Amino acid sequence: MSKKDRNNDYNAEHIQVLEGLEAVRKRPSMYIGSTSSRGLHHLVFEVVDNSIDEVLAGYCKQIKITINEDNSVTVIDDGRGIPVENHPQEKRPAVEVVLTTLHAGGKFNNDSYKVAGGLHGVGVSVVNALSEWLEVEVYRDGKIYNQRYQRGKKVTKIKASGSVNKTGTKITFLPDSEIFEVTKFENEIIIQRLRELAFLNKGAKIVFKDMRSGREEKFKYDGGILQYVAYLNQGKETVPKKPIYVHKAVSGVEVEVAMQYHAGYAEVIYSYANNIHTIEGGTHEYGFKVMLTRLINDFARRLGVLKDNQNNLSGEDIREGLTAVISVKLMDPQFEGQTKTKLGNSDIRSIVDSVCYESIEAFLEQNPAITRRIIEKAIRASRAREAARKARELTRRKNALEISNLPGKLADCTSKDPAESELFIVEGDSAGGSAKQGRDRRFQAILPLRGKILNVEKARLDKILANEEIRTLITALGTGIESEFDIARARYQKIIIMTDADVDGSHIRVLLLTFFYRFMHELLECGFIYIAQPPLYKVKKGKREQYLFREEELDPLLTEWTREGGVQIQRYKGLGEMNPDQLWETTMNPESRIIKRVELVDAIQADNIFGVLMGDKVEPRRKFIEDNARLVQNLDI
Ligand code: 0RA
Repeated sequence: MSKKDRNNDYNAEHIQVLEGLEAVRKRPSMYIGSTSSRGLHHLVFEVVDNSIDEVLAGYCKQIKITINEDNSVTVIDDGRGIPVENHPQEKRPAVEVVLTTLHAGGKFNNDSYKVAGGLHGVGVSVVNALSEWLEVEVYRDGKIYNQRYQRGKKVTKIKASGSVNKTGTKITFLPDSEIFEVTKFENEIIIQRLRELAFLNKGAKIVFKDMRSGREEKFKYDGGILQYVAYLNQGKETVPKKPIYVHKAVSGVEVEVAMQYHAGYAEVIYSYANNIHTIEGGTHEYGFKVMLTRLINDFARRLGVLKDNQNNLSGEDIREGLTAVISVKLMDPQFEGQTKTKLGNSDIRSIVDSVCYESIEAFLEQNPAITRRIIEKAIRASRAREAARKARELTRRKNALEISNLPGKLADCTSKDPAESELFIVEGDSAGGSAKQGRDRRFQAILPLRGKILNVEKARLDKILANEEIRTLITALGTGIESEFDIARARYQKIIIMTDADVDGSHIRVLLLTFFYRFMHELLECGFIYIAQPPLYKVKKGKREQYLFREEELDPLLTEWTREGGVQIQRYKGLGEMNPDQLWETTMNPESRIIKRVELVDAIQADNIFGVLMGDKVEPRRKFIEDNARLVQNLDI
């Protein structure tokens, strides 16, 4: 290669394309988004998606995903099996083409709905390229075929052996530690997606097994997204008791919708196109919303609840307290938007609209009592929204002179630079006092909260805004809330929740997180929310002392220290038991403290958790508070 060529980017690119999977290894993020934990899990989803395509094509009933002890992953399905016969153009086994050619999958079976472009759908060849090794086993034509690859290159020829009377594909791969920063799979991330896929593909059986821990989960929902909505609304009072469910195929498009109201106020609508979560919505979601607004208004007028001289109920009011899942399956989905999660196919809007209008209209006609309750709920929402608008205007006017209006309880920091400013939200006035004395006032502000804040999951916006603790919090943060929220006005970029390490403390933490989740969502998205980790114990021996932050640390330390005699243990029940210096040293000093950033691993999971936790039914909540560790596991990384 000439020197000129080596410096020529275009040529370099060109060669990489020819080299095929080498390009994937050079720039993995281009194909799987990142090489962090997210990218790692993407590998599993990519293989599973291929099996799901077999489900969509109607040939596969069961998928089994196993995390093996060596952290490799096996995905087995009972689909048709990847073809092994020679590919007509490529003149080598089709399975080789599938595993070594980018986007090869789509070239083969375009006889069914399929994930096209966008998020997944890069092909199993990408998984192959990014695996230290990959083994494929195909059951087809009564035989078993095996082949092995290393870093995307085949190391054995496809070989037939034995005989079987089943069909399917088994792929096992070990992610390449040269590529991934993290190589440890996390159950929770995989399980969430598998559950979602099982809801979205009714009747498919999806089995998960983690050989490292022995944990096994089985998902199979014959009710599909009807059960998904029931799951999202679990623990809540609902109307109707069983979700309304629509399922119809029109002009080659499969439309599935489930919806149910609950006694709360949050609107939760999840939409999917070919199993991809369309976070940015799109034509299917839009069609559903427009349909519902028209349908409910039509009924409200028909029943005379809305008079001729009254305005229509707004879509927002009609969707208050609604949980809905919309899933469409279509031939050639177009994904648009910033994150390619917005369905663009324009014909879908009217298809969803007409299919849903007819079915839901029929349901409402047969269930007049339910219809009345839905309309009445929308009317109450409309009145409350008006009241909230007035309340908000009031807070806005009060906030007009922002700084001078900062709440008296807030001990602000001297810095005005949000990037370096921290706000500690502290449980109780006494701990608040210690924190005020112990802090570094240049960049640390303290806001003590008295007792518990209002449970926002059970209250409407007007009531929430009337709550003193919440108003104080909103003013201190400076961002405004909901539609008026503006992250650029955040006065602190670290907001640290500091509560006692007991049940009350975790309850307050959940209440605060629920509030942020529902009304200041971006704070969570931007990673501004943290949880302080105060120590559980102080262990002292002579002049030596050590703080312990985890229960498991106690025994080993005691074993080590008691050999030398006389050890004192102090168990901290609350923040208030520490003096200002200790609080600074253990929990607030950036040099020595531990704080956990709250990350939304999965918004749906979080939504469900918050719903269960803060919803109407007491039992699930009590259960949660008893094993609170689960939430923290799901929210923190
Ligand atoms: C190409 C063509 C066909 C199936 C597949 C690929 C296929 C790929 C994977 C990956 C995991 N499981 C899979 N199952 C099938 C169509 C086969 C035919 O027409 O018989």
